[in-house]
Amino acid sequence: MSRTLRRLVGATGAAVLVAVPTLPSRAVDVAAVRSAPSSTSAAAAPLSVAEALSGQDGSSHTVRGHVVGQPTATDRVVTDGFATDYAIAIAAGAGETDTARILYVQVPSALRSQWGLASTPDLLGEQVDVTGSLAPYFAHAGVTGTSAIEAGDSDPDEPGDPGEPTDPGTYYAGTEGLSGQALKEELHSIISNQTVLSYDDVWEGLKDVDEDTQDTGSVRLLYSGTTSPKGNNGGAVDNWNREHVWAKSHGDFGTSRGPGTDLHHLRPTDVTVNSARGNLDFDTGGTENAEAPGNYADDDSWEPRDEVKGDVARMIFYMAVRYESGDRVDLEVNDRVGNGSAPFMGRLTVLKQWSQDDPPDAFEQRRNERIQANWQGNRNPFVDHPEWVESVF
Ligand SMILES: [Ca+2]
Ligand SMILES: [Ca+2]
Repeated sequence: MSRTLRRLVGATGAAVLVAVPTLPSRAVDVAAVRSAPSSTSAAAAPLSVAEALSGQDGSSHTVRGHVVGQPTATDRVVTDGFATDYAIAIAAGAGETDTARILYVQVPSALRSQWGLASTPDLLGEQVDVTGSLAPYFAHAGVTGTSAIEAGDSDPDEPGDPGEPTDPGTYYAGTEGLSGQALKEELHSIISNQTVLSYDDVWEGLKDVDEDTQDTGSVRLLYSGTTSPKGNNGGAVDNWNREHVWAKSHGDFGTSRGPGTDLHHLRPTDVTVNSARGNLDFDTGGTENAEAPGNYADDDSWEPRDEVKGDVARMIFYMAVRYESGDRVDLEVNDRVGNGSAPFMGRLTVLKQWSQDDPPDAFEQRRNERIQANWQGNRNPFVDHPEWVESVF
């Protein structure tokens, strides 16, 4: 499918934040910017996060990045449950989790009500321009003495920018006032209008929708959280392959066109980690996977790492609504593990909790947007409306 079909997104989300003056071209010599007097630096092109990380010399600059969370320790950035407004963490990509690529920004009291995450949790994922001294904070590369924070100048020509909120527009027209089974039926009707891919298309689809935000030549792997070059796909050890998050044996739908080729639940994974997950249901507990720390398995279940627990849950909920009686298979969620080849996936209560604990982030939202715009034409309702999980299930 042509990439020109992509919709422009994010304009409305950016508009709620304050406007910034038109900025000069990015073609500015960084060394010249660094040596400029601090009084003029705010008018120059902002530094990238990478430039700020490597230039911790106390000089004053404006740095542009996406808000990725709140730093709470030298090696820890939290992405929810924000306790204070004292600091934010920014990175080049809104989905960044590696603290080595994240800048810690001190938020002074005058800016906290607008730019602190406890007061304004919707800042998460937004692009911001931060002005202050390039100096360590929390014993980590940072910006201190912050004098200004403004909404960044996001580029409307880059659809699916992970820092921009997506807008489903009128996609869910007809669901107003519905709940429970009626909502499920209406959503099924809406999301069933889709382009169905071949299993070969899935390789190219994943290279697009799971493209890493920092390294666009790589995809991000679901369970390990690491990246792998796009061309490293295949079946050998240390290749990445196509993980069916709804295990294809649960309903035995295989990889012919249909549920087995639906990008909404397919993710790049390391070959051996994929094989360790196998067709296990989802639940907590077990032994930690040596190759993908933070993931656990026992005899009858798999527990993904915290950062993707909600992603996994919402993929499962999508599948249960998308595939109903009359489709190739009717998939449903139950509160069991060990479902084997039955068309069920569990454990429902745990998946609901995971969806609450790990709400949709910018990477997951970008993925949803790209699947609709570039590949299938349909969306995962639970990424757009996580509150529907409780209503439908
Ligand atoms: Ca997540
Ligand atoms: Ca179903």
